[in-house]
Amino acid sequence: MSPADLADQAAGRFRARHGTDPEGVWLAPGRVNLIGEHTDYNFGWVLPFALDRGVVVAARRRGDELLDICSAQSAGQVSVPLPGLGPGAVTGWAAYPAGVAWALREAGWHVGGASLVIDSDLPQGAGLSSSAAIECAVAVALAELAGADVPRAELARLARRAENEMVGVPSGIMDQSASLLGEAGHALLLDCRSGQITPVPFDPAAAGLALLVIDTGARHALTDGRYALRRRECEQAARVLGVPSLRDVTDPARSAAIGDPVLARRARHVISDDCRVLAAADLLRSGDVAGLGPLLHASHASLRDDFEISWPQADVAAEAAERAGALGARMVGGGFGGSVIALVPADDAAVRAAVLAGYAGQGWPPPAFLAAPPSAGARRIL
Ligand code: GAF
Repeated sequence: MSPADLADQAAGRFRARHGTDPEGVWLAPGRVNLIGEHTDYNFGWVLPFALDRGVVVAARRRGDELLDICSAQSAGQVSVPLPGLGPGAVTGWAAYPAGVAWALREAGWHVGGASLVIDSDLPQGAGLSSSAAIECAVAVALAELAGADVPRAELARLARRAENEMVGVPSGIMDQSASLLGEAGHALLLDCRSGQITPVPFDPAAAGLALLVIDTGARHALTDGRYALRRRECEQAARVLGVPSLRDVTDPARSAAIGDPVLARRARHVISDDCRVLAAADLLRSGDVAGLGPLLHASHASLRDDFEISWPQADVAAEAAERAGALGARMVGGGFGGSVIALVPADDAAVRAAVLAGYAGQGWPPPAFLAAPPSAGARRIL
């Protein structure tokens, strides 16, 4: 669905529910991360880009201090009083939008009550940041309704704070940055220590290629505790190496100095993926999109064998895609479910057929394929 059609649909739902037009409709896209997985909270490097699909919020200010939220993707409606709102007060899907209002107010922005109707064309649990897209769509909507000119990087920090403290997931800053700051035709090289963001041209079509997203059908949830465990393991590994964070190590071989073999593998993944991000950004700057292929392949192997967060459908999809002509393929996002990306020839029929055949051979229902053109970040649509 086009962003305009999705916005019209959300405005229609808003009218049906509230009997009046929304003051506006805002969209925040999901993201694909080209490379650099579980590196953001280790203060390292990532290279994501914004998708052409995402979450929209139709919104109108209210005269009271209530946040009235409903979502086309979740049953029920939630009414949240803003005064006294804090971590623990709201659970489930509504914690994401309520958390954003809380974080904005905590930071001193005068955000008042609002009615919000949320809609999305982003698959949930597919590793494409549907949660961050909700946060970011609500963030841009509430800020603009309040007349608050919040810099985008600050909005990203506040949306992340909502996720960390209201939802309780210790995620990094990558997803919110990609959703709020994405640029069409570019990936973002993000230094997660300094916060510096450098757009890097990413135009696979000009190289006769495309980036194909394969939604493996296996669902993931950052809230299930396994993501948080990986983060703790990384912090432990950094302590053993005597550095503030794994970002401070640049040679993957140093991970061998960690006695515990599990922690050593976790560290080797993070350090080597940081190296791959920087190599990928250099390749893109020199226009060598095809050169990404081996880096994607190596990143998947590292996530599967060292970080141990891949899943059977991802391994089958990535292997089948590469056998059928993909230049490289890897799982994306937090892991344990979600999507695979494959750098494919513009005519990707053979890759799709091979992945479908691989799935059929396992007796799994077919995966979904999504095109992934690098697109603009969050914006007002209506
Ligand atoms: C999830 C998190 F939200 C990100 O911060 C990042 O850590 C990612 O998993 C893994 O790279 O999307």
